[in-house]
Amino acid sequence: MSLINSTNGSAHANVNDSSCLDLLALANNIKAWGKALGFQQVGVCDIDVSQQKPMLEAYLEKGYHASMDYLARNVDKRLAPEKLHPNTCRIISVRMNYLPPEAQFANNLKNDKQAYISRYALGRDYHKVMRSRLKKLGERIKQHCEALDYRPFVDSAPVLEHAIAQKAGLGWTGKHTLTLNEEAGSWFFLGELFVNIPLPLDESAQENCGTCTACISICPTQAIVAPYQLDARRCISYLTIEHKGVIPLVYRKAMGNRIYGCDDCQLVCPWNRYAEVTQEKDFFAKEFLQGASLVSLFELTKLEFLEKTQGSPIRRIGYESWQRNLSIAMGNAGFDEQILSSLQRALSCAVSDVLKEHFEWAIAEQKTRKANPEKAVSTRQHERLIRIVQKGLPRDA
Ligand code: B12
Ligand code: SF4
Ligand code: SF4
Repeated sequence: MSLINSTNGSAHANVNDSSCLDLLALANNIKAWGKALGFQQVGVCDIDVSQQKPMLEAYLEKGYHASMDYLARNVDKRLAPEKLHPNTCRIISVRMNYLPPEAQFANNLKNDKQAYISRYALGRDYHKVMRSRLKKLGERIKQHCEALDYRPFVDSAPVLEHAIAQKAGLGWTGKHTLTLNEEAGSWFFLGELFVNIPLPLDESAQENCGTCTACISICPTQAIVAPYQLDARRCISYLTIEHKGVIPLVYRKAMGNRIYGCDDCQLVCPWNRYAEVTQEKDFFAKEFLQGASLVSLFELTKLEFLEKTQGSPIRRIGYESWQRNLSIAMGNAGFDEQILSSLQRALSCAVSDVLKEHFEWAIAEQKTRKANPEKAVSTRQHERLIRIVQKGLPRDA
């Protein structure tokens, strides 16, 4: 197939070519191939995300991106996808469910001796899973449209995935800033294939949060500072995954037993009552994480941590952040002799100042609790969360 140079000099695939003539049929086929490859939904949008500019700039000006400097770089490419991959004229947006069976949200969150890990991170790293499927989808399309030029993205580049997903009809951006869908809730990943074929566009999704504000009021650290606006500096997901070094004291209690990510804003979302469990075995929980106690994870050596987290997104945070997060959860737990002695042993051989500080804090918390056993560990807000999950998501509680 030949390529034409249109007036702006770009090389979009030649729509007059017979192999690409019926773009509507091709778009329908792409959706069917995408579903066969394990994506629950596939949509197509154009590349104009320029309307996000004022909101993105305001987000960066307020410093809501915390230490994630990469969000402030390449803003021009974020707002103009064709700058990221030349000749792109359409984006195929996909979503893939990740909620594992027997999520046990409430049981896990109310057991303060157990580690809570965000459900997206219990299995294999989604970047790998999604990217390889997107590549397969690209190759499949190319078999039918030789001039196709494509590039897959999953988190990996300056791409406004929510805005694109909304334009492609996959769901709207909720007040918690995640993409959600009337039929599927929000337990899914997003990915994109940038392409140079002018496929017909899907209708964009309509905002449907209505008057609900459940995610805003349940957030343990008040990180959703206004509807649709998240201050990452306060978000437990950011603090446990992206943030390096000392976690500010002010957030430690609110973290509870969450040692990697946080799901609270999604747990209270009424649309997740209809969410489907994933069929992808890759996203099922790794055995060593299922119902794991804080102590068992804290006592993993660095080598064991690296071995066990091979292929998992958790590996990315590194051993120091892993131990830091676990020690905070141990400090938050009710008094337990095993927890206290484990922390004391770790402190005696800690070399990192960051870890020493966290271990000392956690030991002090444990000792305070030992001296005041009647003092409640759980907050009313946390109890409320557990009740909402038990009532709203009985299958996943
Ligand atoms: C950086 C990042 C984070 C950061 C910051 C998130 C944030 N909201 O800023 C942190 C570490 C906190 C994070 C956390 C999580 N993340 Co994250 N994250 C990303 C990443 C890499 C970039 C997001 C981004 O560009 N943020 C920058 C801001 C500017 O973008 P935005 O949030 O879309 O901001 C828009 C709105 O704020 C809006 N806006 C601003 N002001 C206003 C005002 C009004 C009135 C309106 C209408 C709109 C509006 O305009 C902004 C610009 O478009 C994306 C992948 C990607 N490339 O998109 C994944 C991604 C968003 N994360 C994902 C996930 C799963 C999570 C977690 C659920 C993980 C967990 N369980 O711990 C949490 C959820 C926290 C939350 N409530 O958002 C998924 C979400 C899937 C989905 N269904 O939406 C994504 C898409 C990754 C993927 N490929 O699947 N994440
Ligand atoms: S992930 Fe947790 S901390 Fe972050 S906004 Fe949602 S509820 Fe708040
Ligand atoms: S909890 Fe309510 S406000 Fe928040 S995203 Fe869900 S529907 Fe929207």
